[in-house]
Amino acid sequence: MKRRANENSWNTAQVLSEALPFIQRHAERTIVVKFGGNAMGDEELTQQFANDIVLLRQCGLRPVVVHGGGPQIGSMLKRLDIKSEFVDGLRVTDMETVGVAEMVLSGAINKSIVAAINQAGGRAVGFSGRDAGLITAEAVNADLGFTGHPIAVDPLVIHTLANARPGFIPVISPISGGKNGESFNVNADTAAGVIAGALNAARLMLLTDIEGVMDANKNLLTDLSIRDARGLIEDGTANGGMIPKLNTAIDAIEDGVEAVVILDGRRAHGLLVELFTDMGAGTLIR
Ligand code: X2W
Repeated sequence: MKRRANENSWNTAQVLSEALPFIQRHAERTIVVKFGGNAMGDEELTQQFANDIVLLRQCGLRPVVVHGGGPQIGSMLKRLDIKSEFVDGLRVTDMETVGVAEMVLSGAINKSIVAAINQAGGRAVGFSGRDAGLITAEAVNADLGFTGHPIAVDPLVIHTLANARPGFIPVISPISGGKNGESFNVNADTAAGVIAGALNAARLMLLTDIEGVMDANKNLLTDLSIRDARGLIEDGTANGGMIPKLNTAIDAIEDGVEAVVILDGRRAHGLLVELFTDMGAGTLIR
C-alpha cells in the first residue's frame, strides 16, 4: 500500500481533532454503560461495542459496563422447557429460573463481553452483583420469587479496579446476592442505575433497541428534564420497557448521576457520537 494520505485520511484527522475538547472534558469521568440483551444482536455489533469501550478507556474515561441478556435467558429457558412470564417488565423468577438466569448472565454473556473487550485490547474483568458484596438485593415481593431489587450497593470493587493503572474495565452481570447467600435476578437497567448512582457517574448510558424516548407522535425526544420524564410516564406516552428505563433514569439522577442517555445500541458507535460530538444521540435526561 502506498504511504500517501487520501481525502479519507484528512477527514479522519479532522474528526479526531474536533473530538479533543470532548476528550478533555470527560477525562477521568466515570461512564456507566448498560448493554442490553436486545442490543447484543450479533457478534459484530458486540465487537464494535467492545472497541468503543476500549477507545473510551484509552481516551482517559472510566467506562463501567453493566449488561443484560433477557432474550438470551428466554431462549435458554425455552430449550430447557421451563415456562417464564413477566409482570410489569420483571421476570417471575423461581428457584430453577434463577439458576438459569445466573448461568446465562454471569456465565455465557458476561464472559463473551469480557472476551470481546480483551480482544479489542482492553483489560476487562467480569463479575456480578454478588461479587465483593457489590449489590445486596431482596425479593421484590413473594409472588415474584427470586426477582430482586437492590437494597444496598458497595462500589469498592469497582473503584479498586478503575483506579488501578493502567486500569481495568469492569463488566458486571446484574445477578445480586441476598442476605442469606441466595441469588436474586435483578433487572439490568435497575442494576446499572444503582451502580451509576453509587459511583456518582458523569453519565449512565442505556443502550437499547430503539432510537430513544418518543413523544405521542413517535418523534424522538432529544432532551428531557426529570419532570418531563415523570410526565411521560403519568400521561401514558411512555409504555412497556420504557417505563422502567425512565424510572431508572429519574432515580439515578436523584442519586447524583449528572445525566442519563437512552440510545440505540443497534447502530454502531452511538456511544462515541454522544460523548465526542456536540450533536449527541438518543434522549438526554438531566
Ligand atoms: C432480567 C435480567 C436480564 C435483563 C431477566 O430475567 O430478563 C428481571 O426481569 P435485558 O436484556 O436488559 O432486558 N431480570 C428481573 O434485564 O436483561
